[in-house]
Amino acid sequence: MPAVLITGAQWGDEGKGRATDLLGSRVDYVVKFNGGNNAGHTVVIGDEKYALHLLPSGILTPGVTPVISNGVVIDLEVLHEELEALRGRGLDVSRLKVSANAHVITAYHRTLDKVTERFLGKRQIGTTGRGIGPAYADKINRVGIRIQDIFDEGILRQKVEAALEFKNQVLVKIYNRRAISVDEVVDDLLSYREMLEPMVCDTGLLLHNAMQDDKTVLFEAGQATMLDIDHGTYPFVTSSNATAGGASTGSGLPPHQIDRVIAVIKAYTTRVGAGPFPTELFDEDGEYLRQKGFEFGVTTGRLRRTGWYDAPMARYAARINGVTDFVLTKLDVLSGLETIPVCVAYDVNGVRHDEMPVNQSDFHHAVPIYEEFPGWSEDISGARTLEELPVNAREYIRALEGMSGARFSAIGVGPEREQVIELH
Ligand code: 2SA
Ligand code: GDP
Ligand code: MG
Repeated sequence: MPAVLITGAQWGDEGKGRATDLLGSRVDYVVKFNGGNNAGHTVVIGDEKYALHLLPSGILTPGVTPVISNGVVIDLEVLHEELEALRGRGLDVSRLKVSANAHVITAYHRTLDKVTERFLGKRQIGTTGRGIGPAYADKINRVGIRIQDIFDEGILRQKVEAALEFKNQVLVKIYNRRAISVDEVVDDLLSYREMLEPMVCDTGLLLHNAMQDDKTVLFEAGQATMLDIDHGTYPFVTSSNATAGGASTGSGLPPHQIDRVIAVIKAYTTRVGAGPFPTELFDEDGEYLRQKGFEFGVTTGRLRRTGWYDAPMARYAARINGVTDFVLTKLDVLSGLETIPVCVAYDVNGVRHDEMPVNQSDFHHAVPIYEEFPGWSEDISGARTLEELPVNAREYIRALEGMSGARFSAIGVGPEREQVIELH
């Protein structure tokens, strides 16, 4: 099992943190390769619940080296806070490695994220407000600040000056905000130098050497396929590549070295923020899923929108990521429903689409074509084998697997570490 990737098949919050944790003791490195502290992974270990935003879930497993690679945007204040919080709970966080090439999120990125959203009004994306989009925009515009710049004050100052020159004009003249001071930003970034010193390295080389030594590397995506900047429901997406390809550019490990791609998928669908969502529910079933599945954002506490399982979306995720296995989560949340509809195709203006339409307006107008499955009423959280599940739950799993484009290797029946049925 040399290099494995875990991503989400839907719009995030499928339970990736939990799936990573499942493999945790069998891996040597856990790499976060995209996004930043917009992510929210919940991992439950015994009586302890951990909500991680920036740090890879591997930080919770003794012996694992957690890595934040070049594709990530890092808010250093958040990095400091998360590390301190885990240290305070008795965890050893000294193994963390951070790429010298990763970009930083500064105060001006957070400010720009918030004012841009406010300015967009009804057209807003519903971002997490963490400065993710503006930090990636600077990276692509070649005015970003990288972790390595913090170790050269002269270069850092020049780069911050260049980045702020235009931004301050926009902030003052368009958004009516005060200008941001170069000194304040530089001093803030320099204050993290000591913390960073022991962690910063060439993480691409670190991972290359790990592969040479036959170590197991696990890539953990932030967000998910449908939030990917290239393959998601643009512009209602995040600003990075959460799909499998992003792990190569975001880490420096070539694509052919990733041999297992696991997509985590919920037994229903959720979404946070704006954008199209064909199977969305606005009735009591939707509320049932939200309450029973505890569908509230880990980062912002926002309500998650809820809907039925979307099989064309699963097939799309299987194709874009080259999924070898799906981990189906939250099957237990469906217990108690009389019937469970599953979207098998879309109707777009009277034409049946078995695949995700490429045209965004078609996806906005897509009406799900449902197949209904009989539900079950039993509590399934104690099941550890397929045989222990009610026959209707087994039928539901078999039907989903048949239409999703890859095998199911594990089924989540509760949030806790051991509440899982492992199949492969
Ligand atoms: P951003 O902040 O620029 O990445 O926002 C752009 C879109 O991406 C969505 N997004 C997310 N969707 C689900 N979960 C996310 N993380 C948190 C969690 C969410 C939370 O895991 O619970 O706590 O609110 C996440 N991060 C970004 C976002 O909603 C926008 O649609
Ligand atoms: P991530 O962003 O993909 O890591 O997912 P989140 O942590 O944001 O959201 C997933 C939530 O579902 C967390 O609260 C998990 O504890 C919980 N969870 C994961 N798997 C299961 C499951 O099989 N059943 C139930 N009931 N909860 C689960
Ligand atoms: Mg999440």
